[in-house]
Amino acid sequence: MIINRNILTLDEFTIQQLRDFPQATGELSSLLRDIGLAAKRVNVEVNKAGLVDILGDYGTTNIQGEEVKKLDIYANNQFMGVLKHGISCAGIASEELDDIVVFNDDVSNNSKYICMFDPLDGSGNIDVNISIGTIFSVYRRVSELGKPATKEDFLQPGHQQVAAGYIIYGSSTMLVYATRRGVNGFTLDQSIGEFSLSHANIKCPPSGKIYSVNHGNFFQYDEKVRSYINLCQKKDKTTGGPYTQRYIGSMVADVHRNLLKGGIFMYPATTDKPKGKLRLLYECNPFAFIVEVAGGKATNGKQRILDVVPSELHQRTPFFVGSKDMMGELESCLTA
Ligand code: P6P
Repeated sequence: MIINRNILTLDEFTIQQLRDFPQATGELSSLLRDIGLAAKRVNVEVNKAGLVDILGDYGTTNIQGEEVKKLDIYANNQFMGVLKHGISCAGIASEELDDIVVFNDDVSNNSKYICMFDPLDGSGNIDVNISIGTIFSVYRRVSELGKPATKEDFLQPGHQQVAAGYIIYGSSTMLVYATRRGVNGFTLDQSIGEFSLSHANIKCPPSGKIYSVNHGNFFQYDEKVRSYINLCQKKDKTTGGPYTQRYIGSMVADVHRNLLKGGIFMYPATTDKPKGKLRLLYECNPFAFIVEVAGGKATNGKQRILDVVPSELHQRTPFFVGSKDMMGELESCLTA
């Protein structure tokens, strides 16, 4: 049997990373493998969503007041289940759950990580077959090992993240995750049912030609944000403008494309949503961590997102993330 040793699976990759750090306990590798397992299960349902009665609304609304799709709940339960029954996670927070869930058993209480996730971001696109995704964020606990996790474990600033990543259920299914050592992408190889390394050491191009924003909110944005959007549309030798506007309405898809090709994604504050729409803990912080490790930048328009000290689990924030040079152009407009 010929073994293609050139393409590492997610499990092989995380174990190899472990070999490079003999003092590591393997808990983070185990947690990432658990997330990969849940992602494969969610992928099966997402891929057949049109064929089974898993489409459509669940008839409830989540804490955000958004109608909950059946796949949202299924995805939430898959990620919560693997982490609860794993050996690496003391508790979770989820967009779909009002409060944290502390697993509070002997193994979990001795686990050193907690995990937060948006189980199915962009779920409004489920019924029309547009790419959707899962976003996750991992922190080392600050509470005492051996005891249940506490709310403080979940209200840490984003620069404390140990790992962050996302799964994009699109034309192919990819799992991308970052640690401080780098960002790596794994494409699901259906022939072996494994995520296999396809995008090693992802770097965000320092500049790009894509800007992503909901133009429908244009007149609700601050005038300085509007001035940057106008700059994106102008023919300008210094910026290389005009840029191309690409906005899918699914953050995972928009940020993934901009991460690989270069670009900027913006969800600014609006008059309707003065604190922004996107959630700090399980949407913005993970992407900010990933993009920064890849060489890009992420702010709330005033400060580095990863430096924001959270006060609430589901707090929202304005969000700007992308290529370093484009973020510099934005910041020049915001401080003009
Ligand atoms: P709007 C999806 O609901 C989401 O949370 C992100 O995935 C996406 O970027 C954003 O909201 C789209 O929001 O207001 O432009 O439709």
